[in-house]
Amino acid sequence: MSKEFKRFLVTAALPYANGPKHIGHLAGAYIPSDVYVRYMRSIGKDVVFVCGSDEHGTAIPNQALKENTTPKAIIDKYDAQIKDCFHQLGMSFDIYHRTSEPIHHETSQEIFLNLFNKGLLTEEISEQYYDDQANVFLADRYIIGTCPKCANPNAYGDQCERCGSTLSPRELINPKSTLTGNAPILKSTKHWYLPLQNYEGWLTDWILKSHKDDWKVNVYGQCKSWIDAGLQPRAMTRDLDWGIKVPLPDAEGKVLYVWFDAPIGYISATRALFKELEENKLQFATPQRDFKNPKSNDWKPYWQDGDTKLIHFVGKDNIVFHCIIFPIILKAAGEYILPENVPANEFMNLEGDKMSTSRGWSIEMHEYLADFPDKPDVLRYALLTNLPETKDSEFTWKDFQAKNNNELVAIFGNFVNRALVLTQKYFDNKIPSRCALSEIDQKVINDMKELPDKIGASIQAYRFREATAQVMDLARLGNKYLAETEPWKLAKTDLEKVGTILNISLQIAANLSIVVEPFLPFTAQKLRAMLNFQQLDWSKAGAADLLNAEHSLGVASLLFEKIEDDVIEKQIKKLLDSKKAMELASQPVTPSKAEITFDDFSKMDIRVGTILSAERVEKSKKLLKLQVDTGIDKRTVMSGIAEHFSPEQLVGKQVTILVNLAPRKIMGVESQGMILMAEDKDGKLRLLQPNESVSPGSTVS
Ligand code: B3M
Ligand code: ZN
Repeated sequence: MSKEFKRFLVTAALPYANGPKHIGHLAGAYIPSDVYVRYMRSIGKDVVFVCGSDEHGTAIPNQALKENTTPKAIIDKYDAQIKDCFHQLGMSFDIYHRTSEPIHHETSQEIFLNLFNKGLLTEEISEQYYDDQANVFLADRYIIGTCPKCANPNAYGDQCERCGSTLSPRELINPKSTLTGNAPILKSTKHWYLPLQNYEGWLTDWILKSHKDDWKVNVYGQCKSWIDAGLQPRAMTRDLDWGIKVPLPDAEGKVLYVWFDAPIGYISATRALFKELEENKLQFATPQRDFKNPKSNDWKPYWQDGDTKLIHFVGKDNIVFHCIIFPIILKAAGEYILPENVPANEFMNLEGDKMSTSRGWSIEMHEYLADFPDKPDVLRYALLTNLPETKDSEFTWKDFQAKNNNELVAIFGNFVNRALVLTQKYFDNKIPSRCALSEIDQKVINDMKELPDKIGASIQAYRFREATAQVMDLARLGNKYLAETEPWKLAKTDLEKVGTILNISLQIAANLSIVVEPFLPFTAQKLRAMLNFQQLDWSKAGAADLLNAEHSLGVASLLFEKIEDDVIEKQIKKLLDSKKAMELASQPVTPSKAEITFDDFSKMDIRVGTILSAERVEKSKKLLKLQVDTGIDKRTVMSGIAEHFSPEQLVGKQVTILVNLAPRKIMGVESQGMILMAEDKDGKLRLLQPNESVSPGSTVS
């Protein structure tokens, strides 16, 4: 028996504002949550949908170091970027908040103090690694050393990426701080812990007994293995100068653990939503519904009334935080409801490899949108049909193209377009009336009637792939109906029959505009404009009389357009290039050579010369024979650059040349000097040229 809830609070994981987010994130938490919420709204439910940027944790100052800027500049930059992408992709949050907002700091400190005052946190002093030179305690990720299990010399303090073992910093052999390269020292520090083990019995009842059947297998399984392994006290504070201050007198330099404050961000976002609604200054783009005289206290029932269904949409790496740690915090704080479900997805891989921004193997949201600004729905569709709902899935550009060309264009778009164009042609763009129905007409009407409920049931069971396929089934139904009845052939003989077929087809199109809205909201809007049909009420879907005879249609245009091979090839190349660039950037530079004196240096006579001619050398792949005007003379230089430059590319170029190198014979030719080159990490050579042209013979010093 499932309970009827009065209202719904839906959360989507708060993305770290430490960098761009990729389409794997969209597939994990965002697109599914948006489909769910749009559907719930369209069946008239009271839903609040919150998200926002997660702006604390070591990831933020870490990125600031990399970009040579401040943590504040980092969060401002990526919060704005992520928010904008979500907006362009149709994410229909009621609010997109930020954990750097004062209201979030207050809410988190309140909840921390609530637990502290009730004696539910334990204080422990422990020894932690400290970087004496940088004057900071080191987060696990900032310590590298040799893995005790597999001897990988670059294991992190929390994990060895070679053998996959979970580690603690103290297990590393020869630990080093990544900040200074020094060996860290141990220093004592006090922290406040949440004794998770005290909640084991309660968690067992709540998850293992009550949610065995309604939580997804992957989610339930992860929770079970955590609980079975035995829970440990977990520190809720950190030594860091970026984050929310621990609100206690003896906590100088300490902030709340990011996984303590981030999920509380859902509560602060809800508070901020109603506060801003009351004050009439909601910042985030779209007011999604009419909240009818909202008051700032209205956030409370969404978090504190047992008639609210709380649902967290997250990716699989966030499961334990949303199913175990945050619920314990809520339970300990009292007064709060617990999540009814956490329909987490697994990961989406990309072209055969794990998606990763830092390895350059990803499709970032902002890059997709820059390349395909008018195709947010195509991405939504390609992701929805391929969601990692029960196991990891894979995105490929070829599949993206196929989904667009063979399904969106060939089925959905084609059906709608044929129905509209024929109505324009034969019925002056007005819905024709229906006459006697044949068996095939009746069947199509019956089949259509069943689909909206099926789609709704799949959505409510968090089976979004299945739901998407069912929406496409409706388009397929229409397409097949037109193919079988062939109204274009009947026009000359039986216009009445044509009218009946088009009437039914347009009813299907109107139904499509309702049921596709949660999935492809931009397409739905466009389709509604073309049908001149604004109603968006799921309870009417399935009916064969959404559009009355004589109703005038809007202007028809194509819903989707074909994506050509060269567009896809370009994307694949871009992916390979960015991976290569990241690999190069992460390779170490050549170590520096032994010191020399100034005299050593000044023995070299380096000049700028101009290449007069260049030719290949027979039987050599590498050599070019160059004539160079050195200003002093014109001479021959044999240079091993034939694989990097064609002779034509070089003639007329200025180069730097070492002119007093002792001549030597190469392939029977005397080479008098050496052209200087910059060699990149991948061995690619580039000329060293003055930034403006100078006269040959100019000295270099
Ligand atoms: N920022 C981690 C992530 O984006 C984290 C989620 C917080 S949800 C409260 O995967
Ligand atoms: Zn290892």
